[in-house]
Amino acid sequence: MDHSRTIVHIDLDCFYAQVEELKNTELKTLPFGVQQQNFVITSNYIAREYGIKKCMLISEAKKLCPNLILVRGEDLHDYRQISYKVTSLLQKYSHLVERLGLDENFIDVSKLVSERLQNGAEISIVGNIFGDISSLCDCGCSDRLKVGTEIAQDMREQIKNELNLTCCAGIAHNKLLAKLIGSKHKPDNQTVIFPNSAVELMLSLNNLSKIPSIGLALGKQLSNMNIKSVSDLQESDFLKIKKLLGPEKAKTVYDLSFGIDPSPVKSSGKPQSIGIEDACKSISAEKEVKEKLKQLLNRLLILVAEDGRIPKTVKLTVRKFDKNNKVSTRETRQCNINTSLFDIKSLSKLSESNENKLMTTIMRLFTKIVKTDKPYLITLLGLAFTKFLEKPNEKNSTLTNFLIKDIEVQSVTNIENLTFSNTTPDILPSTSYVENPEAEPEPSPKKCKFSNLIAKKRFFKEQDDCASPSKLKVAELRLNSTEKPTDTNQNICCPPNANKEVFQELPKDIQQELWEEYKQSRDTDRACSSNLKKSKPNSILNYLVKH
Ligand code: TTP
Ligand code: MG
Repeated sequence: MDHSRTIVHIDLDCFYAQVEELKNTELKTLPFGVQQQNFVITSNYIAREYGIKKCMLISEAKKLCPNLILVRGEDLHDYRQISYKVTSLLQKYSHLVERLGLDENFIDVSKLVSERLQNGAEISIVGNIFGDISSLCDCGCSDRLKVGTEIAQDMREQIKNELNLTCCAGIAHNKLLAKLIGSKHKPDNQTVIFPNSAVELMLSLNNLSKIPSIGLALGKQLSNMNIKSVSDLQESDFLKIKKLLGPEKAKTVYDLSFGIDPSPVKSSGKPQSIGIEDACKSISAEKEVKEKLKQLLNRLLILVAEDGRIPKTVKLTVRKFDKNNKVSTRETRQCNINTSLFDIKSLSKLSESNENKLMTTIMRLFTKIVKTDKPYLITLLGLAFTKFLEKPNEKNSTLTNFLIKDIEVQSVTNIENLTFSNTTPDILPSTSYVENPEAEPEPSPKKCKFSNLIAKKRFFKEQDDCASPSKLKVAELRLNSTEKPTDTNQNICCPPNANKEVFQELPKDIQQELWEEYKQSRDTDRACSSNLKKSKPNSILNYLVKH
């Protein structure tokens, strides 16, 4: 059995409640809960003493604790921001940090453990221990996990000192055990489990649904086979499970029941979208909507600056209240934006004209969602950026920067065509979207083959940014073009109105096409200076004009 890894699982205590306490310290000594719709989604530990549980109806919670204070928790902005601060703090201990929801992180600290062991420092166990430790495994995992407890303690202390938050930690040789064991002693505590106690821990779970990877559907499938508890699963006929779930899934599920989990800690990287929402008292005038959205945009830009990537797509969320039917619906629309609106040196601030441009785009999205010539009632507005470009490295090739910028300029023409939307009645859980029939993304305008090619290269670069090793890298693009064109080489020259430096970095076939294009336009119009104006609107020559 492989016990080589050391994994720490960190789960923040009553997370949303702690964030609210940071904003209003008076809450610290009072029983209070965070409310979303009619539910208390979490509460501080004082409230929990009254029997208040997560996802309890407000009415029920109030019966248990009439003095319960409720704080609205629909705006996730602060929770998200603090959540990322925790993750970045943990990333100092290992590059392998995997986020799970907003308040949990797995950290594979194996490397740090072996470094600390090599230093030969004395080892001690910090915190609680699960199970019997009289006969521990002798593969070395015991020492590694002990060091893991020291690291977990360091992490928790740092989170407390720097962010003023308490959390629980679980330490184990795999993710499953680390997550399960961390919740054994709550709040503000930590627990370690050694491999010899894995089965004991699994058997202590009173329900299969306590195993994180076993969701409702799988639980039902197993229950239909009369497998209801962990011991049922351990003792079940593997061949039968295999028949039901297929060999791979069956093995995974079967292994989990014994506490075996080889799944790696996957580095989470940056969020896929950055957004904020604000529930507002009913807004019914366009001017107010614009004002609110402007405020949201300014707050959002601060988050974008912290993130460091350049937004490519903006998404607007609107919750409308239908007075007649007494239902709220949420609808979203998004479209591409021009990345050159942003100043990469100062992402948090747009110039006045660029802010106006972006606001015009956002308001255009708004009028697609809301028919402004009829009365309306808006109860929530949200803005998000959903696609990003990595900030170009200052030392990156000029070609890459140049092309990225210019292709984005072209994509401005796509704004109208690239809107997507989702509508969801607000009473539904936010995951169950009702497709808006009008929401089909319309095809983007056909691009000329040069821009297609370059867009493809850029696309691959983005994929590369997302750590996809199989894709064409920008480095390859540059490698391909190391053979510089010469006048004698196939008689290709850099057109006089193009940027020579950039031209030289292009692949030869594109250079040739460019040159041909230039020659053609030169032949039809002898005046060299007017070549550019006469070239086709989508011509790559447009991209290569010296600025
Ligand atoms: P949890 O970690 O489940 O709960 P918690 O951190 O509040 O409490 P604990 O001390 O037991 O870890 O969830 C993290 C946050 O996610 C929680 O603070 C509020 C939010 N949340 C929801 O939005 N919906 C839900 O259904 C639950 C359970 C939590
Ligand atoms: Mg938590």
